[in-house]
Amino acid sequence: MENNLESNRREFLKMTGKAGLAAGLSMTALSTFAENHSASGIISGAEEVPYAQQPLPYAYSALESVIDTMTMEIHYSKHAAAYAKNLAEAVKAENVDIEKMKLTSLLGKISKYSVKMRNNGGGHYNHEFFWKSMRSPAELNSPQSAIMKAFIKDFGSFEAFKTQFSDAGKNRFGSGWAWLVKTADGKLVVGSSPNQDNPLMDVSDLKGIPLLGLDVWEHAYYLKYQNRRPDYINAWWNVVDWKVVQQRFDAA
Ligand code: MN3
Repeated sequence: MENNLESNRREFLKMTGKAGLAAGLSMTALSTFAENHSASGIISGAEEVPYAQQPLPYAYSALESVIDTMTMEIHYSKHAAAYAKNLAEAVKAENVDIEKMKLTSLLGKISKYSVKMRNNGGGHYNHEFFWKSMRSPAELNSPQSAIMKAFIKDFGSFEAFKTQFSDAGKNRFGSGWAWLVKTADGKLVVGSSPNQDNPLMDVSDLKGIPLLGLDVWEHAYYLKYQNRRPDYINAWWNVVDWKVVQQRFDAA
């Protein structure tokens, strides 16, 4: 560790010259440099998300029977937009070279960054991932054979998986997310994370490649469901885009 840091320091000085140190570059800047140039921490197989907020892939009203238009509009244009904006600030303040470091890699070593980076990097990633996990109930689809086999192998049945996932969302105390992940040994596992943490983060108890995530913060459902989080979760199954989940499963 010492040696790595020392060689990174030397490489850094070679590139910046002594002016860098004279200008008071901190150890944080040194570590950021080292991290950006490190080959480790790459999370292969995880869906990548650009640092900037992307257009919502459907109209605010598209999922109306499950997620009302006003909730969708406030969720996307206020809550999620704020995570993206605050992430951009943190990235700038902490000298992350976003051309070189993908968001999944940043999340993989989030313990080395600020709480602001953790909350907003997670918040941004999770919401971009969440929007893409849903489609209008009019475009019905269901899990296809490859992932269906995995559900049966790892949970006993598709219904058993859904129950476990729903319970993870219902039992997450306070704000957080329910997740389906593929672990390093290829198993499907269900769990949850607090706040805006996610399974790509080195600080997360649940680790793996996210295949499906459900926002169980009150802002995601309160206008339509008030205190009835279980009703929101049960209805949400009708808008899951299984084609997308299958693609993530194949890529992971
Ligand atoms: Mn949310």
